[in-house]
Amino acid sequence: CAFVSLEDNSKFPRNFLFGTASSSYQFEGAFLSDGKGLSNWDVFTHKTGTILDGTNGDVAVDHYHRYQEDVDLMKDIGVNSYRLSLSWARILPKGRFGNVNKAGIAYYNRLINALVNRGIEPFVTITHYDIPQELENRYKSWLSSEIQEDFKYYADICFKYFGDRVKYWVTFNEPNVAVICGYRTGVYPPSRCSGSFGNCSYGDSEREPFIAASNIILSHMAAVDVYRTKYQKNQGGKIGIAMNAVWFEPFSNSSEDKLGAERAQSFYMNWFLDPIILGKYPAEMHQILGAELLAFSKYDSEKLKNGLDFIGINHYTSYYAKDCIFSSCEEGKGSSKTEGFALTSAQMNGLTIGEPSALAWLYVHPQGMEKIVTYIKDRYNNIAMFITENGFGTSENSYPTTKDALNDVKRVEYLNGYLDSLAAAIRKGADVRGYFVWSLLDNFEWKHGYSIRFGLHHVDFASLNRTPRMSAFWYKNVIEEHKSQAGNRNGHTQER
Ligand code: GBH
Repeated sequence: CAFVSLEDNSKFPRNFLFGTASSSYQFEGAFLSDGKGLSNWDVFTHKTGTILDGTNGDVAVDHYHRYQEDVDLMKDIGVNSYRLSLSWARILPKGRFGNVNKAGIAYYNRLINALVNRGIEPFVTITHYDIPQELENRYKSWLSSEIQEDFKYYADICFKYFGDRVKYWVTFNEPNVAVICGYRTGVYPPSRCSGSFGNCSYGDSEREPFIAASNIILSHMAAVDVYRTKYQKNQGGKIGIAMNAVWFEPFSNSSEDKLGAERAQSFYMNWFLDPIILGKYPAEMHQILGAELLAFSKYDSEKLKNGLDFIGINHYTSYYAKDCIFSSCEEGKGSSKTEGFALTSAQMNGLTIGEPSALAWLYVHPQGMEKIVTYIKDRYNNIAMFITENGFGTSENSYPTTKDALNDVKRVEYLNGYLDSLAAAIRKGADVRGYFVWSLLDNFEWKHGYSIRFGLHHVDFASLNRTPRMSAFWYKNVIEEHKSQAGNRNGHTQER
């Protein structure tokens, strides 16, 4: 019948969220304006040699002052959601050891109201890597269980001030990346690492990531508990976490490599999602690391399980994965127990998993989207999912002129391929409810400063002018097409 065939035309569910994503440190600038405290990223980027192009986020794209213009850009594209993060140090300059910064609250109220007034759903991350430096100085932040109290206090304030308008909460952005980069390789603050993992003056790469992770997991559970007991009933929102999710493709069909890929996933993503959703760390982690590193006290383990309403998936790339227990791997590459004795890499034995990009970590492998979504669906009982980030980074140097910089054919191809692959997963039953492109604008790309660009809009970092790229028009078309199909499906045409 006609109804069914029209429904088959629609690639995404009717109320699907189409948005773009951002984060406070990468977008806002205004790093000490109106009472904001210093964050760990302010302190880190101000040290020489930490950021490849020597820049920092002091100004970034000045979203703090230009948010209205940016909301207009969103409106031009036609998105119905915007993922942003809150700067903890802007709201609580000294964590729970000082006052709420009213000017910080006022800024987020202005931004959130601007979104809501234009029919754009705010999708809010409570912490996207940046935390008040005060917590680092006082008790070494994530290495201390004290931080659970601080995070709970901060999250409560976020729900209290913004929860009347914010219906989607993400506690943490990519906690797996934050602990790996902060405590194993040392490339993000607090720059702790040891041995062959990196070049730091303090740290213990084999132990500290696991300690930091357990404090993040328990902080997440504490915030979810506050939301569920004090706010969720009245405010009616949902709460989740956003993981960096890589698809690990077994390098061969051997059962060893398949198990290797499984271990790679357990030591990367399931490390956080298993305790939060299923109540315990993955079995492979216990077998390889032993109980000590993964110990939740009896009191703490009772707080675990069922700790989210949805999973946020930040997906960009896939790697091959190879077993290093039964086969021998090069020293330092996959031979470590902290990564589950699995070698993961985009290139293996002369094969490359996809087209390389300007970023050493990002390879184009669109099939990975369907595979990772299906993997998460199967492991966690098809809990609701959102693709909280997906995007393609380019280096301006590779463009001869600004005009070419706007002609981002590679980005369009990348996004189109990944979105099609997502549609395939949804068609086969995955409960995915939204998709966010990283990012609306070029912005401060962490270690790479402003030298790597992810924007649907080009930003001239001297004038801060924003100009839409071809990919912005591509996204607008995707959304319009979806609206007309979803409209048809309900028997009425789209309003204009
Ligand atoms: C996401 O991370 C972040 O959530 C977002 O803030 C970021 O802008 C976006 O992707 C694009 O990168 O510094 O060379 O040692 C994606 C996963 C994991 C990629 C950590 C970079 C560190 C590489 N990231 N990785 S390096």
